[in-house]
Amino acid sequence: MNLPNIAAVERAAVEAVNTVTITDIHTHLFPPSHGDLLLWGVDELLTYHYLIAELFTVAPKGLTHEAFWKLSKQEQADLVWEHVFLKHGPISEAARGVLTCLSALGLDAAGRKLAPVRKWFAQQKVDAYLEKVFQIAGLDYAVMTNNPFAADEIGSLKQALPCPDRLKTALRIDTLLLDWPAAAKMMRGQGYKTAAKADVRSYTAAVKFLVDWAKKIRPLYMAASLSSDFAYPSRGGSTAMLDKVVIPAARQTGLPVALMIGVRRQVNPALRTGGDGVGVADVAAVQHLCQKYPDVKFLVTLLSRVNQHELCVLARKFGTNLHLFGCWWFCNNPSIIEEMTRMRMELLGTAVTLQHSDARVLDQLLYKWKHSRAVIGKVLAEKYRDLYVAGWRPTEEEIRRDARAMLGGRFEEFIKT
Ligand code: HDL
Ligand code: ZN
Repeated sequence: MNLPNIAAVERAAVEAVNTVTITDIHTHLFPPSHGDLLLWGVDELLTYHYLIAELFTVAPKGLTHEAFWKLSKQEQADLVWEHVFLKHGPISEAARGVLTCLSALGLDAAGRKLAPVRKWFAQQKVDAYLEKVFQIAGLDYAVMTNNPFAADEIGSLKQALPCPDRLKTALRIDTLLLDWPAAAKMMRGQGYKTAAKADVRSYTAAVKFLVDWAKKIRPLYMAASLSSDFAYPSRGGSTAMLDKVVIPAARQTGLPVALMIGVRRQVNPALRTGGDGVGVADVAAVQHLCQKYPDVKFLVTLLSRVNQHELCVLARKFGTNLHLFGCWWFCNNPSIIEEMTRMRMELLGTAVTLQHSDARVLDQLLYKWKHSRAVIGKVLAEKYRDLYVAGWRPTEEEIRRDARAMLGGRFEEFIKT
């Protein structure tokens, strides 16, 4: 439908982003059949590692990490609620997110009482609740992180337990790239001839391990999170693993390789999962991989805000085998999402997947997507306003087409074999 004026174009852009069905291409969710691996409910929301880190920026001096970790989940959540929400304004993105989740569920965030909220969650049945969250968040499906090197996951993964269509798999291979001895031991334990010191036979066995797991869980891609000092090529083990195992497996399976680069691992171990930091990565590592392997598809997101412009320029050079995604982790804040989204639209048009949630707790889909839709809609309206001023007359259908493209459509095209 033609749009009569500039205000209608801007409204159409905001509406398109607010209502488009989104594909969430990276999360840490699990099927309900995987039991406690799937985190959900208000106490899991409040003890998200982002909020535990924030607790220790405002907690009373007497609270030690050791004492905190000895508390029950509910006691930990109570402390976060008291110090991050009640004694200080919950203005951080992660804190505001909890409130957005509660409101999206029709719960009384303003009441500031956890008891009635906990009572409501206790009445939810997880399968129906998962479907409810996906419907409110407006997602078709979310991609999980499935790690065949994780002892607590293998059991469920091997059993091919029920998994709703709302969840798709991704094969997580950090251990293979970063810790060959541990990976080799885990693969030996699953019947693969992988020696502690990698040799040709081990590489062949490791490729078969990835190909076999790909056949078993049908992942959309292989993925690894890499530190900010990741280099390619390098004399380190990750180069050998990429060249001799991951790339051959990608070629055999047709799977893209997702690289999430820029973590400074465990800068404060006392925070456990929340102890990681961020560092500026070497974008040239991505360039060298794209140059050397033009037939392999790379999905890439970098953790440092500093890297984003250089990465956008690189993606212009490798349109066939490099696709950027998400405002990852410490970039998943409105101020940085806005800056990255504007930069990406200006440099890449619609050839990008603007966001993923990285949700670890099911309910987080509600806030991560509501918050991102607001920012992305604002930027898209601005871009379409600029087009109108330049003389272009977009239709409502074209605007909806472009919103979908940047929130799942281009990803699905990119991964298609
Ligand atoms: O490596 C990753 O996939 C990261 O997303 C980490 O899981 C990180 O702890 C996280 O949850 N970020 O949002
Ligand atoms: Zn993640």
